[in-house]
Amino acid sequence: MQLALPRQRSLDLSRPLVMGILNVTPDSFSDGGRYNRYDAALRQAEQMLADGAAILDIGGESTRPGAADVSAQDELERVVPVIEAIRQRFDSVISIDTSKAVVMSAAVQAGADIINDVRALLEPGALEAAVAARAPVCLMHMQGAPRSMQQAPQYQDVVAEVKQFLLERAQTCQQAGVLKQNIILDPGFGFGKSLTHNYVLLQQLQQFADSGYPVLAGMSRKSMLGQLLAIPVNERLAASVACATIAALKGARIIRVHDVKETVQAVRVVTAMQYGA
Ligand code: PT1
Repeated sequence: MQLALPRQRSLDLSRPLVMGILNVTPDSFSDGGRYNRYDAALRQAEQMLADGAAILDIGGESTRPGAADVSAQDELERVVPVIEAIRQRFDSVISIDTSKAVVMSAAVQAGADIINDVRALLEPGALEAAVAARAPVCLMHMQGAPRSMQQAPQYQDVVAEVKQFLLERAQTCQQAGVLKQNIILDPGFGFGKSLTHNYVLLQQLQQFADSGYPVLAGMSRKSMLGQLLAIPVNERLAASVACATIAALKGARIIRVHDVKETVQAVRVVTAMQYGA
């Protein structure tokens, strides 16, 4: 399993890798203005790379439950300078967490390698932009939209429905010109799912891995931990690492997390058990 990145690079996914989350949204750093945000993002990028992150996922739109939409211009102003600066300073794989075609194009132009879209390239022009960028894409499942997705999530069979959606989107992307080897699937933990839906998806994650596409899993600090354990977001490290460990055991190849150092240690233990120390 190997992603073909733009600019003649590749990324080996034969073993699980850790993706560090780099939010460049106003709420992620108690806002000290634009330069502060940029400076904090660069420091955080450097730390996550030192801690063993293989990919940095840069996002300028919050998609957590209840979040409002952002304009393309705001998103561009947040992410493009950060991508350029990281590309200039570090030799790392960069992913852009966006659903907007213009942001995808500008981000890849600025040095991003992977397009991570929680709306699975369904927004206008997104599929065309991803094809033109010749970048790998992560297709995620979401029921509803961030603002209201947690109000009443409903499925007959959550695993079958999420899998069917992702495989159909993968087919559509391949027909449009995305390389099969460049498609990553993500069940979308917390995106229009009840607590039970999330844990059923985690239990059955191997089914997604068995599709032959690499799987990305993002559970770090999410409500599926907070609700289960009745703990605030700043106390979810151990539970997040447990989720990452389970995901790696069930075949996920990219684990998207805030706490890179601890997750890299856990994933290395899984890898040593599976492939030898
Ligand atoms: C994800 C993901 C993402 N999650 C991918 N991209 C977020 N590919 C942003 C909660 O329940 O899982 N996969 N980009 C963050 N979104 C959420 C959703 C954050 C739910 C928090 C929750 O607390």
